[in-house]
Amino acid sequence: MTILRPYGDTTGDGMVQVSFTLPMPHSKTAEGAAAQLAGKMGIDPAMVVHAKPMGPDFTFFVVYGRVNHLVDTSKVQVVERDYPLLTPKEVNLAVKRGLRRKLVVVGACIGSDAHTVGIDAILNIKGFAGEKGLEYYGEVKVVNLGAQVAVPQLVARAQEEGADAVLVSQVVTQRDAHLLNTKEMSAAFREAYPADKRPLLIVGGPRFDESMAAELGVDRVFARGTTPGEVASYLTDAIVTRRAARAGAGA
Ligand code: B12
Repeated sequence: MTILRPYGDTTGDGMVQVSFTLPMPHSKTAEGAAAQLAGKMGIDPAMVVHAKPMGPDFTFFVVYGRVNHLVDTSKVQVVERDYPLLTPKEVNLAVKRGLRRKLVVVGACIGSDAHTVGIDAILNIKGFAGEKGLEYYGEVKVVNLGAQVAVPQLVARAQEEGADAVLVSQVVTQRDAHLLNTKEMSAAFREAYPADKRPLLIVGGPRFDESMAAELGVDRVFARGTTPGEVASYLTDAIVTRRAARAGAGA
């Protein structure tokens, strides 16, 4: 079955729940405005099940109601993982055999973004979701530049360290800062490096669309819930395995 309808109280009843904030004080009129908006979104009937003042001038709403839309799961497009998941031991072994030196990773939050928890989850030894971060991998050298790093500074450090991969985190999305900063970063790397010497460019953050890599000029986008093991496995596949395959094909 590929055609589905949302489920609320009974199978296929089409019930959904949405939340949003309107810039008006809480009142009966505000609740009516929330119901009107939900109606325009195709929710019919729309029930305002929660309304809470957010300071004197805003109100937060939760609306519950029915939509008539269907989803066709056969038409869904997502970026599937196209590399094998490896253990830290397997990553270390592959790097040792394939590169014969440590794999160098330079990471940072760029622009004015100071949200370092995400990049630290991937890089720091303590890791995330029960997995150790890349610092734990003996064959990976991690240079974590931290928050609010300017793009020229990132490029310079990547060159200095001989980075195989540059890992950038962007959490703030206001005015599309994450997209603009990423494009600025990828353009700077393309300018600073010959095409065949450029490090792998990876960007991550909770609100990225994984299918946007080409548009952003990066090699891979990682979204919310990413684990260090996934990143280590991807790096191994992209930098060690595929490079060896290319060398083999050329020989
Ligand atoms: C903690 C936090 C802060 C802390 C940050 C501390 C720190 N050192 O990081 C402080 C208090 C400093 C802060 C400040 C601000 N914050 Co804040 N913050 C948060 C909060 C609560 C949690 C973020 C977090 O740590 N998540 C946990 C990590 C593990 O998850 P993650 O970042 O998604 O990372 C995972 C993946 O995305 C991925 N990933 C992330 N980066 C990368 C990079 C790579 C290379 C890879 C492979 C993967 C990857 O892997 C990670 C593990 O799975 C969020 C709300 C929320 N609940 O998410 C708001 C939030 C991000 N903050 C927000 C805002 C607005 C701000 C401020 C502007 C507030 C203000 N007015 O001052 C400032 C901005 C400061 C700045 N200059 O950046 C907004 C952003 C809104 C938007 N649309 O952009 C949020 C969403 C809150 C909200 N709902 O309004 N914040």
